[in-house]
Amino acid sequence: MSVLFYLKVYIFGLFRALQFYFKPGVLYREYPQHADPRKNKYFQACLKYIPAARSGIRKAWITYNQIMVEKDINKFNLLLKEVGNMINSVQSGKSFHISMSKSEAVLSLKKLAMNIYYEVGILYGYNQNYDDELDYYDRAAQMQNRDDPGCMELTPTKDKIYKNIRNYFATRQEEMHYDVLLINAGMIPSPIMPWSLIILATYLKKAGVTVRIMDDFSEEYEMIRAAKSASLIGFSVMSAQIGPSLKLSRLIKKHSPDKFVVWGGVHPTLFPEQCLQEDSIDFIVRGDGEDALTRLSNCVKNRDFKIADIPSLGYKDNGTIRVNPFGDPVRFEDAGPWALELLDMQNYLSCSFMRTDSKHPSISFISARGCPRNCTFCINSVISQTRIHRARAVDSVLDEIEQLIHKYHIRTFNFIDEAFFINPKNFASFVEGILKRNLKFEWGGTCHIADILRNKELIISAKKAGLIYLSGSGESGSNRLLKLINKGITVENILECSHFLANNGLITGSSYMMYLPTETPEETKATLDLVQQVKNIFREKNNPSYIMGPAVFRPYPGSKLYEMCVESGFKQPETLEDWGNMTLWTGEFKLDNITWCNGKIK
Ligand code: B12
Ligand code: SF4
Repeated sequence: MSVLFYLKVYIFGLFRALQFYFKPGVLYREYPQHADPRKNKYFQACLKYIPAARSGIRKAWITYNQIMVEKDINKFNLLLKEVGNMINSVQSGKSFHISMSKSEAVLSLKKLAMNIYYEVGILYGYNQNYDDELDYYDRAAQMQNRDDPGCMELTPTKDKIYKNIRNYFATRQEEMHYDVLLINAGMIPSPIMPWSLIILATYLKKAGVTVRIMDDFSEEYEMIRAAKSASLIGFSVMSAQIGPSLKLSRLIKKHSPDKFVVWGGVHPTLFPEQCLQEDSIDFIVRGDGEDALTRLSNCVKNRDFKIADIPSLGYKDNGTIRVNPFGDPVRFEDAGPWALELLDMQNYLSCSFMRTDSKHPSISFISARGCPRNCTFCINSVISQTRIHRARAVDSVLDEIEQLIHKYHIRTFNFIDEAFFINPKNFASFVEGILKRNLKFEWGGTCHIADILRNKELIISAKKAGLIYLSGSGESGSNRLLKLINKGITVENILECSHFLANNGLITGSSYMMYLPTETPEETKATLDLVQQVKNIFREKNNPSYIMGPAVFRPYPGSKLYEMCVESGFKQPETLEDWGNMTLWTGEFKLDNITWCNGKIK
């Protein structure tokens, strides 16, 4: 290595250090005014000791760790004193010699030290309320996702610190009492947030009900413990979630027999009586849960159970099961902004979505619900409420997106709306809004292939506003079956759509099914062949699109296809447990339960 090399490295290091010294807020510049950590006195104190010796910072670091573990206010005061000493040492002229390889580490330590002081300040009540604290915690947590090679060596320490902070908040949460605890059990911990619960919680919060959300990022025992500090425990249950939800409901009832358990979501909507036959379930809610849950929570709070007139609620009346008629669909136009502060956002941000790298997290988002189409295999052909397309106002969605980009540095928004493109006018004003506000993010959503083919120009023009993907499902390789399921497309449409998306550099995720009622082995093969063809179309363009499935068809009671299954000899499971056992953990039917195909199932 030549002297020149070291000189270069040294100058570069010095430059980085000076840059950091003079522009210390560089990391934070995008924070909203009121949350700017630079205004925090502890943060400012940290900035002053920038040139302080590394050992000083290390010492502070250790003290911080002790504080986090012991939650000791005296140690915090000592820490502040230590910072003060460091500042004095710098001010009295003892400069710090920047040696090359160390400077990167020192910079990282400083960034971390700032975080530490900031966090400690927050933990010891220098912010007004609990919501704010969580908010800051989110922000600090997302810093972990930032690319900082100098920080790598410190990862274990950082992990420990963040774990401590999380524990601290968990303890705080346990100490608090909640009117409602909402649980989404039986999913693999996934970056797709529990939207049904977020939407419910947002509504409850606005109505003055205190609420907490937990999902599989928490351990079972944590949920059981948390249930002790809530009055009403709600589960969101798709059929595939029955097993774990049932187990937890029973455990909660065992450990906290005085608590009430309510189930909502797809399965209790389809099978209210079956769910209420289970001892550990006190109530169910069919369809939209916002109003029923708010009213039920108030009844529980006031110990005044006038529930006979709560629409959509099911309950037990001295051993008799009663299910009230459906209520009106809830308004969605003015829903939101979503109560994301109820989640540990760190769990949902660091995923990689398509081309998004870990430096810029992606997030799932819901801007509309319901789909007016009537595909006979879909739940929307059975539950009328979900057939109404309800969209949030475009401006309010954009406002929230803008804030989320700001807060979490999100690069990609994945809209899980069922019919993202059903209203081209809405879509166009969304695109217009992005351009007008000059927002920089990538996005995409779930829509119908017919909508893609009908709106090609609009889609191409949306690319300049960040559109990167549109998922439209093909479902089957047989035109006869596509007609049977009322999908409103043909195999030719599926291929045309795939070419359109691939040629325009748009990504897709499309799902397929097999073993539909009356399906023949030839038709199953046609679906598998179509899947291969679609894959090739995208592969040729080096496009990372993906196929989901083909998944095994699931019959929903109340649909035309379900009747066909029953006629073919399919025996409807009678108990909750039977339903749980009927499906694989993915929610797919087990092959030996299938009676409705023509020909042998392989
Ligand atoms: C987003 C979504 C997902 C997400 C996350 C879902 C989650 N719970 O975390 C992901 C992609 C992970 C997912 C996975 C699966 N999904 Co999915 N999913 C959806 C989708 C498209 C939207 C759900 C949503 O958020 N809607 C918006 C909210 C606001 O509406 P909602 O969920 O209906 O919630 C309202 C009411 O139901 C009620 N409610 C809901 N929960 C609760 C709880 C309480 C206590 C109360 C009182 C009320 C209540 O109030 C809410 C607000 O009004 C629906 C389609 C649909 N039409 O619902 C399918 C759907 C729910 N999924 C379905 C299926 C089958 C699956 C999978 C099994 C698919 C698979 N083979 O992998 C897996 C499940 C895997 C597993 N291990 O459990 C089916 C469920 C059918 C059934 N009988 O259960 C649906 C209906 C799709 C369909 N048309 O077939 N899914
Ligand atoms: S288009 Fe999709 S969401 Fe709409 S009814 Fe058909 S399958 Fe269901």
